Amino acid sequence: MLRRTLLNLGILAHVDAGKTTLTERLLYAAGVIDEAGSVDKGTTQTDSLALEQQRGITIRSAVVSFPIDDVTVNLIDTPGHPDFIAEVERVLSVLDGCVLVVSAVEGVQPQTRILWRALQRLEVPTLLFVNKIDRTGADPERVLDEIEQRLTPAVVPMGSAAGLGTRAAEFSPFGPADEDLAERARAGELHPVFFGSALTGAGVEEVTAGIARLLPARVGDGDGPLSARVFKIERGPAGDRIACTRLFSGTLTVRDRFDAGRVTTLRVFENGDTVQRDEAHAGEIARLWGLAEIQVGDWLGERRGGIEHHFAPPTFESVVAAVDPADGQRLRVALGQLAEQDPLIGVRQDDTRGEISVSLYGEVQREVIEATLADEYGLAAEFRETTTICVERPAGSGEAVEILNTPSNPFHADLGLRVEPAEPGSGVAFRVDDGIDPRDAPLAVFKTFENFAQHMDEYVQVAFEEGLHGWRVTDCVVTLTEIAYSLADGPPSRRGPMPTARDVKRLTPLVVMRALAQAGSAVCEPVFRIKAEVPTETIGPVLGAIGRLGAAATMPTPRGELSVLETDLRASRVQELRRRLPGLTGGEGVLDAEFVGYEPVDGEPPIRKRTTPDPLNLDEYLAQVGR
Ligand SMILES: Nc1nc2c(ncn2[C@@H]2O[C@H](COP(=O)(O)OP(=O)(O)OP(=O)(O)O)[C@@H](O)[C@H]2O)c(=O)[nH]1
Ligand SMILES: [Mg+2]
Repeated sequence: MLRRTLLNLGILAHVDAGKTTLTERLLYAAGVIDEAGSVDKGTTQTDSLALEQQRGITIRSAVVSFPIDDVTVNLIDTPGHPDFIAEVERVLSVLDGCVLVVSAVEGVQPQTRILWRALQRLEVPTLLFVNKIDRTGADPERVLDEIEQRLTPAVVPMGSAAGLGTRAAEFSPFGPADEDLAERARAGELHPVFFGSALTGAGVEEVTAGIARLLPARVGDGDGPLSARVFKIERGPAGDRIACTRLFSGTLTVRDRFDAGRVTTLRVFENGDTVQRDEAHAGEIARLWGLAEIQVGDWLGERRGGIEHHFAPPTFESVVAAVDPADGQRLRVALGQLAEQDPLIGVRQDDTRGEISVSLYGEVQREVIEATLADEYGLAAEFRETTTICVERPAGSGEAVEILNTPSNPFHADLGLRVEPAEPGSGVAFRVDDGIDPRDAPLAVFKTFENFAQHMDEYVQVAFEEGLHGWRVTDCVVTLTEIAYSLADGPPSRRGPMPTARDVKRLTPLVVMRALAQAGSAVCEPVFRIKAEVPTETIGPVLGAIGRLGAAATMPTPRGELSVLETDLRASRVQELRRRLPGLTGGEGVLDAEFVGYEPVDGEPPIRKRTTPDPLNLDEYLAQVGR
């Protein structure tokens, strides 16, 4: 069978840089559509949701496909607004290459840097498109400078722009790229930079050619073992789940069976559309029907790589209630479905108080959830009391061991775990102590020691969703220090029933939480780097307000009539400043907040009510999880 050359391409940028407009232009240039649609009129291919069209912003990532010569490009248009960063997160792992769009007027923006860092970490070969050269204020030379200063010096301008700031603005290529450059670009070592306008089409032909030649399109290997990843879940008109899946190797066939269900229909992206097929091959993106239990981020077949978090977590949560109390149950179901499509939206149920809370990246996401509940589910919901989501870090080291056949351990295994603090931002890492003999693990249940360790890792992560004060525990290393189990015919001291996976799963929270209790934990709140762009004559009052919030700002960089103040502020204070800024600046102030990390709270640590049984309260825990 003839295998096509494929390229899975991401379009990433700060909000409003022109990703969706560029996507339209690329589709138009490829002959897939007869006319380039407009974001402002709500007529683009990828902003297809009613909410996207009303607001003129992208909310969900969307896949479209088009040919460039013999290469099939599957393009994924992503949202740029930081509230929808979770959409970008899942897309990153399925890309072969990327076009990072930077506005020729606004230049490198906070989200541009955040995305760039993630692309570099994942080693995604990336071209840059400096867009909007037709707009007043376009300054491609300055922007190129910013790219070199703030992103990477490894850039190669592919031409020059003229007629700046007018509809006639044009891009003139320097000439065809030599093969050495092309090879280094495909390897992600060099980053070619194009200039143009997605609105007028300037530079689009050149960037199209660049996509095919300077990014690593490949013929997939359909023969290897299946490895595919679900990066997006859509809902069909009948509420059916459609899983957008990228195949890394092997072949996926209709009627294939997985834990999540059986594939009933398979469609593959091809030349501007999807076509129904019996098979999808490595390199392709398929839409799969029939996988009723599938979740975003799931792997089909072989798993490649673990759970990754490239961006800051949501930092707020809000209690959501149905305006009509009779809708409570429907609201629960609806929020559950929304969280399925976007697993980084956490939904927490507090059954005793009958409350549901949703974690949030920001105001715009809250509005979108509210509108989605109204439009798609006919539900009027209220968001109350937005609070900051904190985390807990171990205050020191702690260790706990549970021995078999003792009153505090009804589970059929010995388990020892040590908790130690680790670098901020490192998450929860699971290790195995050198002294552990792999044969002491219950391999009859887990098959291999590696599989056992992977499960332990998962059990620890789940247990640490709620720490001593109810917040997620992070930035620590958890080490397995002891494991043993009983055998039906083992030595007398160990005689007893074989453990099941369930035993180990239920024992882990007991041990790891006791280790944490010994270490103690510090509750930490999110901190943001604030950039406030304010009219120069209002610097005084704004600096004063920042001072009263307990922070100091750097001396502003005057940019003519506007000045930029920078400071680090805790989450609660950011909200405060956001509220006060319009009054202080006559409505002219603009605030950019970038999450930079967590810091211990001052004073009494806030407590979040647990939603799962507390392993430190043994009777309650055993009563709820069972023995
Ligand atoms: N003058 C000019 N305007 C542009 C150009 N490209 C996009 N725009 C405008 O910029 C605005 C944002 O464009 P989009 O294509 O929605 O930007 P985006 O990056 O997809 O935005 P999000 O997906 O919401 O992050 C719209 O009003 C576009 O018409 C351009 O090259 N020149
Ligand atoms: Mg868009």
